[in-house]
Amino acid sequence: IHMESNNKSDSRGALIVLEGLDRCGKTSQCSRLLSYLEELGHSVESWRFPDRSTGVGQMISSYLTQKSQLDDHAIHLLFSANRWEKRSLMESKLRSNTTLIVDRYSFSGVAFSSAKGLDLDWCKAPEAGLLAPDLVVYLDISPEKAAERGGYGGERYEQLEFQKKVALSYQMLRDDTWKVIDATLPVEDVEKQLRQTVLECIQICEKGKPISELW
Ligand code: DGP
Ligand code: NA
Ligand code: NA
Repeated sequence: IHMESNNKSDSRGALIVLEGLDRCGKTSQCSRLLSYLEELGHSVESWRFPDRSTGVGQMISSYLTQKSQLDDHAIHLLFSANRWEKRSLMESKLRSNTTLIVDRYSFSGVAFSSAKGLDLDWCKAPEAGLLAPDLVVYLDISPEKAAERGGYGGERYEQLEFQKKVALSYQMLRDDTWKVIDATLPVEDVEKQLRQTVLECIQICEKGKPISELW
């Protein structure tokens, strides 16, 4: 019997995205997850957006560190372009069975720009056609708690009043497919929940779940 969905060549890596406010613990959870999956023998890479290493990324970095000023729409499109310039590499990694753990993606793009008052649909438009994540994990923390953690690095968006608006934007974007984890739990508990949901997602992708696009 020919079973298309069990065909080994359909197997692919999973696109896993972590989202949340600044200081929610995303970055350290991404690196813990990477080590865990590597130890299990998975082919896996850790990515982040913005990717500050490209030309576009350097413009973004200079904006975030307040070295340059840009119109809100212009910086929005640069963040989006920074994801577009990685799209084909992302797709080839997934097709060659590499799982990608991505620290921020299009949801950050929409949440941060709409928090400035830009129209939600306008914010979503340039993200259309990027690869859709197989799993979005939201590390949930209140803006007040996140601010208490300290270590706001002084970048442009790292201010309590703005983070409150970002939190509201994320609430609007969130749907039932997102896995929401309480980011105020001990690190090990967050990690445990994350591992379980990610392993389930990887299994589904290994069975040949088709790649799809936003939105
Ligand atoms: P990070 O490197 O994860 O700390 O991100 C840098 C800052 O940029 C952080 O405050 C979140 C914000 N950010 C990330 N992606 C986007 C995006 O696509 N659009 C906007 N406007 N902000 C973003
Ligand atoms: Na940050
Ligand atoms: Na970004």
